[in-house]
Amino acid sequence: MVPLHSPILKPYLITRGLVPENQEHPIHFVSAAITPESSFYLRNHFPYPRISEQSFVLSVGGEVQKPRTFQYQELLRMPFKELIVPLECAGNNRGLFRPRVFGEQWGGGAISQGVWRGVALRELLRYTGLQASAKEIVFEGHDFGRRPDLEGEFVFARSLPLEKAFHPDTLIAYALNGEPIPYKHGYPLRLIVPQWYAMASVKWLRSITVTRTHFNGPFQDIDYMFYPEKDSDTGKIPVTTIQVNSIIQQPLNRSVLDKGMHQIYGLAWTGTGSIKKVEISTDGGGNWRPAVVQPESPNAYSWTFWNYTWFADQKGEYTIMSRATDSFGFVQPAAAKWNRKGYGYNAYSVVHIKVE
Ligand SMILES: Nc1nc2c(c(=O)[nH]1)N[C@H]1C(S)=C(S)[C@@H](COP(=O)(O)O)O[C@H]1N2
Ligand SMILES: [Mo]
Repeated sequence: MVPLHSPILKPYLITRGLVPENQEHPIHFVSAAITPESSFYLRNHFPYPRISEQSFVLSVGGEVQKPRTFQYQELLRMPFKELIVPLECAGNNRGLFRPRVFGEQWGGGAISQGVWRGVALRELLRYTGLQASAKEIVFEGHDFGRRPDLEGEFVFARSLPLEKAFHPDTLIAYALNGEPIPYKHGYPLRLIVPQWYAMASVKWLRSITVTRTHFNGPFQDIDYMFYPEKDSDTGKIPVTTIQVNSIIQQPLNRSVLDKGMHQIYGLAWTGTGSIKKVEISTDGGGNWRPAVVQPESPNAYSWTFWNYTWFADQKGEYTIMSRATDSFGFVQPAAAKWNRKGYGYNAYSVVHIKVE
């Protein structure tokens, strides 16, 4: 048998759709902190926009003192930051919700991590100033198209509250992993919002508009809302910060293992704070033991690798689970909080295996 990690078996993206293109990262086979472009997940609402001269001009307006445009070349010359930031789609693992929900049936690979370089948004806003009336900041992409639920065409647009927009690590990014941002990931400019689910990180950034009222575009107030009820919008709340989560990368679900020693390993991450603990159960959640968690990374946002040595000395079927706890004391729940659009799945990671 060819071992799983043989270099001749090269994992590739897992295709969920092609127009618009939605593809998963082969997350079970990742051992590096930085996802290369070739396996970085892709999530798009519309066909890819065309790149033109306009793509290299970013306008900043609305409730500002001095509206202005920034040229791409100008941004490249400004003071920059470089941060390792994971992007996790709010729909990551949507396919695991029961009852099932509509939407892309993502597995666990709608997450990737890269080194993003760019200018802090608040640096740009220093040039324009804000009016006292400023309430939110709206970011528009160059991509647009129709939605099944509404008449007309829409651009992909999202807003941030001022507090998040002014976070020192909210970036207007122009490079991923040391290269210009790849076309499919937002070339030439994209917003990067650390700690939030990735819908906030608007690609192909075209304009920044400071508003005096709440922005209610469909990607703000219809999508990316938690709807706790199946048949009504009662209790809806916006999707923002990434919730504590983990994944068992290996062994794969439905693996057959030999009796003996095995490494159970994977990743854990959270939006704010850091991963403090990962626990493993090999008996379906009855008993939990701590995994070895990689020492805290100096990079605040990065995911964390963990592993657990397991002596499988009895033949049989096993349900293995992982659960992470973060520095705010948030713990993954046994069951994810069901919501109609299937966002924020973060229940224990579970694999069923057999020892022979
Ligand atoms: N302009 C634009 N930005 C966007 C999107 C989009 O469709 N258009 N999708 C968002 C969502 S839902 C996710 S999960 C991430 C995906 O980023 P990636 O394709 O670079 O992995 O981009 C976000 N930014
Ligand atoms: Mo997403």
